[in-house]
Amino acid sequence: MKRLVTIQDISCLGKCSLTVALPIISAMGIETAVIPTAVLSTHTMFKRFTFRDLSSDILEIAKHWKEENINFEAIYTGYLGSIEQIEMLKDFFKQFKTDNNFIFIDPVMGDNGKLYTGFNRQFALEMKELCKMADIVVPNLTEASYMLEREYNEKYTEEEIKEILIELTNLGPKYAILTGVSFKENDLGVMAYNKETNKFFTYFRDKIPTKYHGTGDVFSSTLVGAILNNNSLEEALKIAVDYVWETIYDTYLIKKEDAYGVNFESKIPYLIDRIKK
Ligand code: PXL
Repeated sequence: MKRLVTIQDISCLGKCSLTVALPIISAMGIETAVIPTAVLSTHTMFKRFTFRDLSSDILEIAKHWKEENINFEAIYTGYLGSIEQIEMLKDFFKQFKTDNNFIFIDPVMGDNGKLYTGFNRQFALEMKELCKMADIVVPNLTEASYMLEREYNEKYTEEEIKEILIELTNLGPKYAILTGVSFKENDLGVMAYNKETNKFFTYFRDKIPTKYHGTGDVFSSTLVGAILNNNSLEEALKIAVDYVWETIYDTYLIKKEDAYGVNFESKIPYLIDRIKK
């Protein structure tokens, strides 16, 4: 069985980060080791959330794993709580990157043109440094804009998206994937770039008129799981976009927007079915 490690926080309630990554990637048949970077009562869209920093455990856990000769087929990072944690992850990557695995970074920092509570410009620039070590980066347009110090615009052309993708791969990664991309009013999806083949790839579904928290984490978890299930990047992107669409639609039938995340659980059979094909 392949083994991945994912490094991000546990938001105890609100269906994002580890409470999404662990069930989804496990359901896809991948052993999912974790390093929790912090424990929060909820994600940061709620008010008065608690935050227990677990930074001091990160390199201790790495040290123990090294002693046990542990290897990972993929290293997947999501929400990180501080610049100090970014520095620790650089160290972690140096210790655990091999010729046979890949680093997958979702630089979770913001959405809709704004950084989430607790982040600033400096954090974004440090995250950009971390992305230089990645094989695959998966920002949304807000996160890419902050890292590349580009103005964020609600409207953009296909040429501008291509430019951003090329700039992201110029940092180091072979693949850059921008999420939340739309070129037509009723479409929403992703655009990806493979710098080795110099090819772009897009995949869209019809836009469901709502917004839920945590869908970026559902997307990244599914994408990395699908890649580890030997799908091409294009096929893995389709699986991830389709699964996110299914989870949003299932949730939309019951409730309008909210911070409690999507019903990814009820669509796990759909995901497993897709993986088997
Ligand atoms: O879904 C991304 C995410 C993860 N973890 C925490 C968050 C967020 C987004 O707001 O606050 C703690």
